[in-house]
Amino acid sequence: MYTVGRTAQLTGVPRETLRKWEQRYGVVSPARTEGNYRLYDDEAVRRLSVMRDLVDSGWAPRDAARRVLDEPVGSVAAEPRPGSPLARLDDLASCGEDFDVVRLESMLDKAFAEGDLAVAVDEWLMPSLVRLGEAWQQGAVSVAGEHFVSAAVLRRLAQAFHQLPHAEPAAPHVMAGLARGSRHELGVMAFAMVLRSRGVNVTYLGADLPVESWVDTARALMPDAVVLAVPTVEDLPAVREAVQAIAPIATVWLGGAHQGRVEGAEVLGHRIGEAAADLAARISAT
Ligand code: B12
Repeated sequence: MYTVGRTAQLTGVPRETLRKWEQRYGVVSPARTEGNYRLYDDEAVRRLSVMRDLVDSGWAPRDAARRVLDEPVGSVAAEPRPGSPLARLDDLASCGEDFDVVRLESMLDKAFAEGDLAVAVDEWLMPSLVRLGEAWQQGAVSVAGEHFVSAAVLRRLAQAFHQLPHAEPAAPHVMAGLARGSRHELGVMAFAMVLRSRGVNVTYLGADLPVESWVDTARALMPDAVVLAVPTVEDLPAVREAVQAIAPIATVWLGGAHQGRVEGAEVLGHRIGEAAADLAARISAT
């Protein structure tokens, strides 16, 4: 949860305006501390950021608020169909409560044994990570529990990536990773894996890469596309800096929750399977 000052910083909306948007348009309804100070959650920060972008691009505040309120609130993921090898969406987070490594690793193995990697990622892994974040935020899963689960997911994604066949030498080439300071690697790594499974040659650069290294490597490898993710609002300044620096060398594509808030880059959307298929088709056609 964020205080009013931190929310103003994260969204770029002054404190007075935050209150006005709440009272006039009902865009957010912050919780209150015991001392009656406002506390904003991630969804409130997201809504306020979208509203600010709309107002900055010329929308009247009333219309912008209506648009924000009409948007579906988060994506309520459906449980896997009966008979599917995928576990229930809360099962991943529950391993962060009991530290049961056997259950955790066999759950991941079953999910990755699902014939289509993109289905496992979009229908189960990503929504399960959102549940893990909620369980951590609510205190059901400790910091250690969250690290325990996300480290196992990272190991399994790395294994799946490694086991995929190498792309043909003439196949299109994509560089993927995260900007400086950005450590939420699982989404972009899952994307890199699905893209490689589609025959694309993927140079995966991992988390927290300084802008100079992005630029030097893009100049050296001249990829057909560069992919970064924007998982949190805190990642925005570094991603904006990276996009500005890389764009003269290669087209930059973005994924992750805040992908729509960076100028000068293309957005890939929120479904990793479709995004990988789409990007593979586009760069193969050029
Ligand atoms: C695992 C995890 C961690 C792990 C990451 C390990 C790793 N190696 O990646 C660790 C422990 C390191 C971590 C650290 C932190 N975390 Co954390 N973390 C998470 C968690 C549980 C999952 C993250 C994840 O992989 N999400 C993947 C999906 C779900 O991401 P998405 O951005 O919503 O993207 C969607 C789509 O765009 C698509 N997608 C995702 N990536 C990509 C990429 C491409 C190319 C495409 C096309 C699509 C795509 O898939 C998603 C589903 O639709 C989230 C919960 C959550 N809701 O995400 C919190 C969360 C992101 N973390 C949070 C926080 C606060 C932190 C810390 C600041 C905690 C701290 N005090 O240290 C640090 C910051 C680290 C940093 N500098 O970046 C907050 C962020 C709030 C915000 N400000 O936006 C969250 C939301 C938890 C919460 N509910 O509060 N975290």
